[in-house]
Order: sequence, then C-alpha cells, then structure tokens
Amino acid sequence: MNPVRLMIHGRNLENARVDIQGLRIVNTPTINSTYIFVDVFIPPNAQRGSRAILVTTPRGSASSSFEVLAPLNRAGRFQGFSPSDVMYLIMIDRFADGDPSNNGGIYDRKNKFYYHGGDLQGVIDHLPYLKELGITAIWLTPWYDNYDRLNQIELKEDKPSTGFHGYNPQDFYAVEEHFGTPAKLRELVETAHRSGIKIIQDQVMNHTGPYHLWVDDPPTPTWFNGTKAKHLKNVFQTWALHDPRAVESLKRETMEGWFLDFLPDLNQHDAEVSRYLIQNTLWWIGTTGLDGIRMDTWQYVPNSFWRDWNHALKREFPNFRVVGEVKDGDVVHTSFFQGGKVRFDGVDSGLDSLLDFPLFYPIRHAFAEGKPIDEIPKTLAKDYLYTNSEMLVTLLGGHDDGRFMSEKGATIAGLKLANAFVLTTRGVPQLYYGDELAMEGGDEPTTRGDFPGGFGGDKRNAFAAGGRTKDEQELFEYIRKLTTLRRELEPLRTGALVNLYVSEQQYAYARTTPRGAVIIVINNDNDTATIDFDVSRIAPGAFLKDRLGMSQPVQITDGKMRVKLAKRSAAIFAR
Ligand SMILES: [Ca+2]
Ligand SMILES: [Ca+2]
Ligand SMILES: [Ca+2]
Repeated sequence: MNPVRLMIHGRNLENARVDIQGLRIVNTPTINSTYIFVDVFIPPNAQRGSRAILVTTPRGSASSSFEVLAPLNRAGRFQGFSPSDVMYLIMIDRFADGDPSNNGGIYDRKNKFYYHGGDLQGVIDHLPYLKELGITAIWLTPWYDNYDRLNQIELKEDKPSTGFHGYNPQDFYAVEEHFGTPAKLRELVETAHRSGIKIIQDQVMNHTGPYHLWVDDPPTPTWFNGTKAKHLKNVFQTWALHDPRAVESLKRETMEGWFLDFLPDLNQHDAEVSRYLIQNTLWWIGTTGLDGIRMDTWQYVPNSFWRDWNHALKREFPNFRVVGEVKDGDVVHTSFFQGGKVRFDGVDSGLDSLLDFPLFYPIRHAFAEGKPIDEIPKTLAKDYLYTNSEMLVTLLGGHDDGRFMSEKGATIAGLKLANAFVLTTRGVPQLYYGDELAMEGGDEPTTRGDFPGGFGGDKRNAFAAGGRTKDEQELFEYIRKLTTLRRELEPLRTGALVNLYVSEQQYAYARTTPRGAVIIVINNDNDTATIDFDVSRIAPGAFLKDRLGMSQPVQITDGKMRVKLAKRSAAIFAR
C-alpha cells in the first residue's frame, strides 16, 4: 500500500503544516484541531531508518518520528497454514515468564484477572518443547498494547480487571509492554521459523479497548458506531446475519452494538476506519514476517469490509491464511461466513477458515461426558455446507471455554480419544496450551491457568519429562505419537475423510488419497467392542497394523474389516 496514510494526533492542529524528512507528502486529506491524515509516498529506493516528522502551526511546532524499514525477504515467511500443520494456542500472559524485568504495573500472580508475567521471551524459550510435541504453528493471543490501568468498567467478580488476555487494544501499532517489544516479536517470528514453526497473530477489528484515546476524541465523526454516551448494546441475534429475509435494522444491534456494552464498536463502513485497519494488518505482516491470522469476533464486522481486507492482504501475501472466530455450534450459521462463494448479500468475504465450533461441542459431549459418539459423524455430514471443510480449524479446547478435564465425567482416557480424533479427522488441528498435561479449569479465568514450570518459583517444571506426573507424561507421549503419525502418514494430512461405520459408541473412518488409506477406529464405550465394516473400496485385501498398539493387526478378507478394541480406546491402521 503506497502511499501510506499516517494519522497524526495532537492539539491545536488547525492550519498545520507537516514535513517528513526526505519523504514526499502527496496528499493531506484531513486536518482538524486534533487530527491530521497525510499520505506519504515511500520510493522503493528510500533510505532505511528513522525520519523526523515536523508539525508546524502558527502557534508552535512539535516533532515525532517515522521509521522506514527494509522489506523482508519472502522466503520462509508469510507461509499461511494448512491441514499439514498442528496449531497450538498460547495465552501469552499465562504460558511462560522469560523476562521478569517486564513484570511491572498491574502484576499479581495470585489475582486471576491481573498480569502473571508470561511474555514473548517465554515463548521463545519453550520452542524446543513445542517442537518436541510436534507443533508446527503457534497461535498467540493478541499482543497489541492494552491499557496500563485497572479496568473499572468491566468488573470481574465485582472487582476491576486488566487486559492481560490482549483483546482490549489501546494501540494497534504497539506491542504490550508486559509481553515485550517489536524487536522481541520479530525475534520470536525468526526463531520460530528456524525451528519450522509458524506464527499466527490474533487480531481484533470489531472493537477497541474501552480506554483507547479514540473513544473521547474520534478521528472522524463516524469512527465508531455510536459514542461512549450513546450507543447500542450488542445483542447476540446472530441468526439474523445469515437470514436472507432479515431487514438491515434487524441486524444492527448485533453488528453495531458495543460488545458487552463497553467495547467501542469500530465502524468499518467509514472509509478511513477501513483503510486504517487494512493498512494496520499489512504492517504487522510485512514488518514481522508472520504466517497467518486468527480474527476475533468475525461475524460482528461487515462482510463487505472483510472482502476488501482479504483482497488487500492476499494481493500482497498470496499464501497467507486467515481463520475467523464465529462462536456458534450450528454449521448452517458458521458456514455462511466462509469465503469462496458470493452469498445472498452479493459478497464473498474471502475468509479461508473458521474455528470449527460446530464440531467442538460434539467432541466434548462424546469424549468428555461419554455421550453418544454418533453426534460427531452427524455433524461432519453437514460439511457440504462449507465451501472448504478441509481448512476448518478443529479443536477440543480453547481460552473462552472451560477446559476438557473440567467437564463432568472427563477422564484422561477420554481426553486421549478426543486428541486421537482431532489429530486424525479432516481440518487443521489446534491444541490449547496445557491440555497436553490434562490441566483443569472450569470457567473463563481458570481455563487460563499458568503453565506449571513457566514461572519463577513454580514447584515443578512440566516442560520437562521429569516434572510431569505419570498420567501427564503418558498423555504427553500419546499426543506426541499422534502428531508424529500425522506427519508420517500423508492421508492423515491430505486424505479425503470417508465415514465407514457409526454406532452409538463406535466410529470408524478413513482418510484416503490415490496412494493409500489410513483407517481410524474409536471405541468410546466403557466395554470392549468388536465391529465389522466394509472397506472393499478403500483397502481390499490389505494387511493393516495399528500404529497406536491398541489392536491386533488386521487381514482384510472379502473387503470386510473386523476390529476388536478395549474400552475407551482408538486404533490407527496403516499398511
Ligand atoms: Ca515477564
Ligand atoms: Ca499496556
Ligand atoms: Ca461491529
């Protein structure tokens, strides 16, 4: 994007003149008392480095700086993600404290709503751990600068909270000081890439944090939908968003209401807002070399904006991929938001992928609560509604829901089955930090617990085998085995998903490519089960071994496969 539009904020700016050392200002679309927008052309041969910005008015002058960076080499950067990846979600503040010197401000490890000290250095320090687990992409919760004060608007358990989670940005161009610096972020991306691990940024474009300076002084009159004093409150009538019959006003409170009634809702229909957000995304990608984006609160932002945003992003970074958060269990609803198709509103949003919440709930029901497993294939049967179900990001846990192990009835055996399923079904598997150790936490604050061993003074270090309990070590090894198999067996990454057998508590499916097939069998029952099913079109006459070691080898005769599995266990059959 060239020229680049800069937003300058100050006081008494009427009649101001702006000069930027060695760069040409080609346009000044806006000057008012507190904002100036200037368009700066950056010639390809522009000298790298910091440039002084000088603002002069009849009443005085002020200066700031603007940095011109060398473009990053594209090799090994901006890679996107695919079903060949295993994604791992880290809440930066709660994973590992690699730099106690940034633990200032509202920091208290005993308060679950305050900063706990985790940071970007902590992620860098534990890349070898993630590599050992078989992770190839890390999704980090937002690293935007959040407010440096107690949030008196959002009370948690009747007390002020903080922005430790990152979802309340107050500066879209800065890194949270508790997490590190822009240089540390670039170091993380570079170091991760050297380890074969991609970095996914968590972005927020629906709203700002409640203390953003724009709230009291918006850059344009229509920067936000409403004002702090007068705005709609967000309602969750999300079904209306995909309803071809709904009038626009029926969607307004959902689209333009302030989230939780306090997060200022950005108006992407304002051309300046749209340009600001698009340029901001290109800047993060271009200055760090990161590989993908997880976009927060996707459905509350207009599809027409997403079309423009995705178009600008893909034009610059064609391999880049985006996964949107549409938190809903209904495939009819979520599938509406995937790109690749012009919808009834005349728009193709261009969105590559969605978090697969419609599959998340059946996974919890079956494997945690022990309810019938057939809810899973029943959900997968609706895949035809998506433009590309292979790209969906499948998960058994995340930072907005209680942990798997805190569901009623959850056991380690069930958690293993959930992992076995997520890491062998279609889609891009995503794990949540600490689930590989069966961490517990039943609600939003406790689901974001500190990783044991990531923080000074921790009693044990679960990043190392010696610091794990027997159960934790067994689970860790089981997941490691699954990620290894996914890497070794091509059909688990790229194969078509074929459902072979479904009963109330048994499910068999295959992943097939023209070159071969892998057959997965899960017994979710509390008794041993023997099942017979037809594989004549998938693996006729094959001799298959279970790579998880739970079943005897199977010789297929007459196209029939017979498998006997112990209670609550899974088998992965390959030649
Ligand atoms: Ca720290
Ligand atoms: Ca901050
Ligand atoms: Ca909105």
